[in-house]
Amino acid sequence: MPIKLINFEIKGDERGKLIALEENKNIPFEIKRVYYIYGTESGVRRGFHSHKKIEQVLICTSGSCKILLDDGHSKENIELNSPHQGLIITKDIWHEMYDFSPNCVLTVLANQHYDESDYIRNYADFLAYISQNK
Ligand code: T46
Repeated sequence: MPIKLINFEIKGDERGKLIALEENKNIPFEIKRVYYIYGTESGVRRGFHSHKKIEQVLICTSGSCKILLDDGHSKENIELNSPHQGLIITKDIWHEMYDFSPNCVLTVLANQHYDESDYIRNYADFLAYISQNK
């Protein structure tokens, strides 16, 4: 499974650094929602779901964490540890987030509003769904 990363252009000068995120420019969709995850302890794992329609870009704007990506055929793990890198998670990818550093802020941009019916939160249901929707 190819890991889809975006390297954001850094606008840096002697005052520090700035990154701008723009829909349909360096973010490959219309941004309908932004949320961020912080204060997760290092031993905690989150996620454990896939999405039917929602596509997202995950950015570790502070600290680091790891992401497991699973398309039902293969699994990949990636560490996010840079505010200038974004990880695209498309629909139909089971994902889990783990190994959060104490200062981790995981910022997520999504192309849809929050909708619990878009989630598949059971792994067996995920495998059945992707095999039915090939
Ligand atoms: C994802 C990963 C990367 C809302 O009310 N609105 C929201 O926009 C979101 C994202 C969540 N919630 C509620 C739903 C739950 O009651 O916040 C609570 C925690 O959400 P959840 O258990 O789904 O959190 P994670 O960290 O397991 O997953 C989140 C996103 O939900 C998910 O879409 O891809 O981060």
